[in-house]
Amino acid sequence: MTDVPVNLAKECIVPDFTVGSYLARRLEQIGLKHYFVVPGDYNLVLLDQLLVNKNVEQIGCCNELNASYAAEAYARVNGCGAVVTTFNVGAFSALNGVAGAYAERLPVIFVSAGHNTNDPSANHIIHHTIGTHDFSYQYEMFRQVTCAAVRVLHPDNAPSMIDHAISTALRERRPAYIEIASNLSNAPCPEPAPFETILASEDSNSRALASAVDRATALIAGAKKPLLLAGAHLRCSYGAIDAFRDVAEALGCAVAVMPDAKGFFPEDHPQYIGTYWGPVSSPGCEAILDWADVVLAAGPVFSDYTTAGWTGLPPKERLVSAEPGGVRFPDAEYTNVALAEFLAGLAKNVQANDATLTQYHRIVQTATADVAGQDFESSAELTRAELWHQIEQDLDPKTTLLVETGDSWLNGVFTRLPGGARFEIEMQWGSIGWAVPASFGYAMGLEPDRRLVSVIGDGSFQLTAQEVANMIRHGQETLIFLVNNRGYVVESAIHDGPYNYIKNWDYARLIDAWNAEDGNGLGLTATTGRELAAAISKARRHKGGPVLIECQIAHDDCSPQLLDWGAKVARANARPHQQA
Ligand code: TPU
Repeated sequence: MTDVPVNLAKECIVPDFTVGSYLARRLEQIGLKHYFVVPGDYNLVLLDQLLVNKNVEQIGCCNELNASYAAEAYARVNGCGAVVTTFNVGAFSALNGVAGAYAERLPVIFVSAGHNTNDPSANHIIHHTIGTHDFSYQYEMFRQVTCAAVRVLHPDNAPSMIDHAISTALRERRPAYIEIASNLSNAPCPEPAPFETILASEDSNSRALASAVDRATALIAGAKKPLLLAGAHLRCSYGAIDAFRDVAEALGCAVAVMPDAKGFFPEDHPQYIGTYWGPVSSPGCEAILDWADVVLAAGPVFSDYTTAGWTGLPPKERLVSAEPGGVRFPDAEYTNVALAEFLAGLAKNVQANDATLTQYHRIVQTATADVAGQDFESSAELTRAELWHQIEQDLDPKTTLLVETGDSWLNGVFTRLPGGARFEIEMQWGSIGWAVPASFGYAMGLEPDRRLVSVIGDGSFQLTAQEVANMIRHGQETLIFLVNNRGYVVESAIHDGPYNYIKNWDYARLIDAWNAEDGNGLGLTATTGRELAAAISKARRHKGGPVLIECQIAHDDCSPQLLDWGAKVARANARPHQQA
């Protein structure tokens, strides 16, 4: 049948790849330069196999929760991220961060080692598990917080399963789960097919797209006062952020952003009017939105938080909601319409109408005097207003401002970003402890000419503080403003009680402990405006490691918006039970 010598034929079919190196190649192909790991005996061979690929770097984290937050934030800056843990004890810690990536619509490839394939038939009880003969509960749990979940229990299934998980995650902008049995990572595996073959597009149904664009165009043409609202799910459709801007410029109307979409429309743009957040909106923003007769919201997420306890919801009869999978009109809904394509179509069709922008300028007094921060030389006690004034002054077009859950959300949302600056917030999941490891992961994916400034409350910091050590290890030059207001102020605003007051730490001096013998982090403390200004200037000059500035302010010195928002969220939480 063939003249090929038996030896050569055999050589030709021996694959160069293993299950683990196949996965590594796919991670490289989806654009990862780093992935986050914690080792454990079930995944050590897998980690070795991943290391074979020198184009993606393995980054150790202090624990799996931190690794999952790091991967989530890496996905924010890089488009996707990945995290590798051991079975059960590692994976369960990562569950919070993976669920967060689901809520925040970020593609994170979560990889867990699994048991040895022979264990179920041997009826073994194995370590790191709950000690039963059920080997599938981890997979069942992660199925709830991922868009695709696969268990590689035979090497032949690895390519199709890995490809399915990865392509689904990229398409849906959500995490995927890949479990690889502990004895299969080094099993031979075919070479990955060209990467393009696994990428599914998010194209619209062309008739649905055309009809939705026509309907929206007609609705806007018939409106006297249209307004645009940017939402967080603009992130979910490649090209949607740019297409949204094109619609805005074609229409010339006022453009507001939701709090969780801050940064998706440039704040130095002449059409930008601020944040729409119901009664805690930027000045004039709520009034203009209420005045508008059509609100085109692109990728909005209306939750109790983003609507300030359901008090800031645009009325349905005036709302066109363009979402990642379709467009909802007051009287019709079109599915199978990709958000970016819809916006691009609309940008070509809409007629200019600047009524809402003109009216906004009439009602808002620009150039209001800033009440805070007049005095960088102040030796008076540091206040929240002074702190945020100085943070705002420190931002430049190359900065990303990342804010943790807490009053930092409220202050951050109302901080003016220079053009080019970015903003990161985790408002849907809102898990305290996110910001330290997220800053670590984000900085790992950051372009070298950009910088990261993170603002983190003392309460949140205490959950995951140790990941600062890895910022030091990798010489990241992140600037952390640690807001020490002695407790959980956001919780106090919603509902106060003794549980909102925590043990104080000497935050600045922690940096010395983490520096140990070779680190170059810098810890500083500011108790006055003058000390803060000096610390920021010192931080700007510091190289080769992060700077943490502990900013001490009074516990009850919170943003005015927090008081209002907190009261409204509390009221929403406390609605009495309705009998059916
Ligand atoms: O500025 P401030 O004091 O509001 O921020 P800090 O100090 O970071 O306090 C945050 C307090 C807080 C809690 C306790 N915010 N949300 N929570 C509830 C909560 C508990 N556990 C997790 C993992 N996430 C949460 N959001």
